[in-house]
Formats: sequence, C-alpha cells, structure tokens
Amino acid sequence: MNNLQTAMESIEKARIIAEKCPYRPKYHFLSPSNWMNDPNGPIFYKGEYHLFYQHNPYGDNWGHIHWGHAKSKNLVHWEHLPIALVPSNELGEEHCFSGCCINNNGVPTIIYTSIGPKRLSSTCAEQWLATSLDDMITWQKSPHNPILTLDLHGELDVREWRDPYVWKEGDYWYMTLGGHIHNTRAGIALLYRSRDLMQWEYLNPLCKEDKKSKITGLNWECPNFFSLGDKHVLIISPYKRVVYSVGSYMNHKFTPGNWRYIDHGRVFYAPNTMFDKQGRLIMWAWIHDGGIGGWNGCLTLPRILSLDHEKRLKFNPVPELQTLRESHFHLDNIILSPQSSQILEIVEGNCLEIIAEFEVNNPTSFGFKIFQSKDHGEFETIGYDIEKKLLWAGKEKGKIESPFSEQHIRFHIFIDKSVIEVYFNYCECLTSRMYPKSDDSEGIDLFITNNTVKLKTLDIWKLKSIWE
Ligand code: DQQ
Repeated sequence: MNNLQTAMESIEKARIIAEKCPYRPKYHFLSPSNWMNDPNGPIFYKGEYHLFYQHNPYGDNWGHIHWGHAKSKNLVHWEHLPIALVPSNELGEEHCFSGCCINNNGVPTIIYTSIGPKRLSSTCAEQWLATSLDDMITWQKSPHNPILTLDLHGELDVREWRDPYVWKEGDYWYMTLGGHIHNTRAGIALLYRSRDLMQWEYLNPLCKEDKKSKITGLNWECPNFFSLGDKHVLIISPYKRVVYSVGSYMNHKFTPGNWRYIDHGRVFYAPNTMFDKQGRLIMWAWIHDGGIGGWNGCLTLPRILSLDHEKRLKFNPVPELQTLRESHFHLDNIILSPQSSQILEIVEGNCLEIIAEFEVNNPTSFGFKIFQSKDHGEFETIGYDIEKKLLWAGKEKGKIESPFSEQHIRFHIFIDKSVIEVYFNYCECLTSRMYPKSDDSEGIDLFITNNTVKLKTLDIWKLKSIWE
C-alpha cells in the first residue's frame, strides 16, 4: 500500500469519531477528519474554486504535514479530493509546509516549502515545485527540486524561511517568502523573480519588521502581497495575531502604512487569498484551538476584502453564504434597557447567522448572549463597550480603531457549533471559539449594561450544513 492510501484510510477511520463531536462546525470548511491548519494555494481553475490546506491525516495534532485538497463551484459546498501532496520520505522530506498554487499557461503548479528531518525549518528549508497534468487530481514533484535554496541570499542569514506566495507581473513571476534575519531578529518578507518558475533570482527585502510597530512580531509567516485599487497590501502572520498594511510598492519595495490586525482573534491565523473570476479578493484563514477528538482546526468562511475610502481594509462574507439560510426571525425598532429580558425567547440554535443594527446615543456595553442554558444561568457573550471601544466574543477581544459612526453599530455574526465569526461594521473582524456547556444550551438573548440603545433591525437565520 502506498503512502497516499495509508493516509486516506487513516482519515476514514477518524471520520467516525470526528462526526460525533458536538463542537464540530457544520458550515465552516474543514478536513474530513484529523488535523488541519493553514489554507494553501486557493485558486479558481476551470470554473471551480480549489482550496488546499496543511493536513495531518494521521492524527488530531500537528505532524506529518501533507496538503489536503477540496473544490467548490460556489464557495459554500465543498467536495473533498485526494490528498495533493504527500511528503516524499525517500527524498528526505518530512513535511510539505505552506505555499501557493498558480496557473502556469494551463499547467497547475504548486510551490511550497519542503522540510525534512535533516532539513530543519529554522535553518535549512527549501522551496519545491509540483505540477499536475490531470486537472489537479495527482501531483508530480519536479526533478529540479529544490527550486530555491537559502544560498540565494549570499551573506544574509535568513531563518525560518518559508511560505511562498507567487504572482505574475509582465514577463516575470514574482515570489515573496517570509522568515526573519538572524542577527537583528527582524521579521522579513523577501522578494524573488523568475521567468520560468524554475530559475529564481533574489531581488531584495520586500519589507522588514518595523521595530517601532508593536504588532509586527519577530518572525513573518505566510506573507500575502497583492494590489488592491491603487494601493498594495501586505498581510503577515507573525506568530501572534495576523496583521496587514496598506501601502505603496515601487522599485520592488513595499512601503507600509500603519499596521493593523486583520482579525482580533488569537484563534485566527495564516490567512491566504485569491482573486476570483469576478475580480473579488477572497480570504480564508485557519481557526484553531486545542485538540477535540478525531478532528482539529477549520477555516474561516470566505471573506471579501476591499478598501474603504480611508484606504483601510473592509471585510464582507461572500454573499453566496446566503444560500444556507433556513428559518428566519425578524425584529425592528425596539428600545433596549437593562430591564429588557428574554426578547429573543423564541429563537434558539447553534448554527446561526445574525445581522443587527443598533442606534446608540449613550455610553454603554451591549450585545448578544449565546449558548444560553435552559435555566438562563449559563451563557457566553458577544458585545461592544462604547467607552472602551472594545469588541469581544467569549475570551477573544480587540480594541476598535477604525473610524465609524458610533451612533450606528452593525454586527454580523456567524455561530457554528463552537466557531464564532464577528464582522463589526464590516471594518473589523473577530474570530473566536466557544464551547456550550451542554447540548441544549442553544438560547439567544440581547443584553445591555446601562442606559438604552435602539435595536433598529435584527435578522436571525438558522443555517444548514454545507455537507448535506
Ligand atoms: N504553518 C506551516 C508553515 C507556516 C505555518 C506549517 C503557519 O509553513 O509558516 O504547518 O501556521
């Protein structure tokens, strides 16, 4: 039996355990079972969206990193495909780390970071290439691997060098890779150029960590770099929360503007992006948390990124997700005060979408109770504190810095078993994990701590599974 067959069997075995888990999301994309982390190489190919992801078919913890693969016609319903990349143990490879997938004149091509027991990720990573001649079902690693090695940098001592992101500009392919410079311990995204995807030249640092910025971290993983309108955007995952900067790109160098969190949640990491046929820029990220049993990790819902008039990122869930909506509840024009209670008594569920618009005229804290127990004694909260400008969802929180009218606050919330995504005025996002205390903790309510707010409109839908 070959490695691919063994891996597929192991996934099938764990699926039975995974599917019984009450915390396993129903409409967020995840591997059939076992561990998954970063989304890799999203690409629109022959009328379908393809997603790859870091995957351990052998357990629900990180290890033996393969590339899982799935495709979708509508960004909502996904079909699992055979594993795309299996580590080539015979070539000294132990893990196929993150990377990208591009269409090279009709030939789907994956470029990724290859790690081995003797080629450690900290000091000896290599960049490898694989192609597919059967519409991405099987992949062949190039006999020319490695296509990039650390030698390209001469004296520059780059560590933790990984996660290729490739794009085409004129006659050249460009690539950025992340890591850090050993002596200064500065996070870095490096820039390379090639005509044929095989021979690469190192150009210069695309961008380096600004030691004055408190949020750009000491090592840069998974750089994503693209143009949006008349600006360029760099996204990096610096071990902690993921940041982005909107800036300008000239002479092969990116000059960043302010760095901001792309999502305030610490369970959100390693996003990856693609442009689809409508020109929409779509992003997924890995949502993580501790091991649960038979599965571990899923992806965010696909988010559309665009620029607002102040050149900051705006976020919207893809409208295709609306096809998951089932029963609907609507309410409008209600004044909420701390005395209001059980306004949403008839609504319950743990796979929900909520859109709410509030009019606020006084300082207060307000929001939603979710996963409320039958006796109302236990619940989790998602809310916003006007004075502290603090958005929270369970344990995750973030200070809101985007300009928006404090009088009009919009929440767009997705609840999926234990996975929560919050869009706040579509200018900030917060991803969280929460675990209801019991199977029937499905109650929903509104809360406010003091003063009043006007709930202008509220819509709640039950959402169905993407696998049915
Ligand atoms: N995950 C991959 C690396 C990447 C990290 C390994 C980010 O390529 O830097 O699974 O989560």
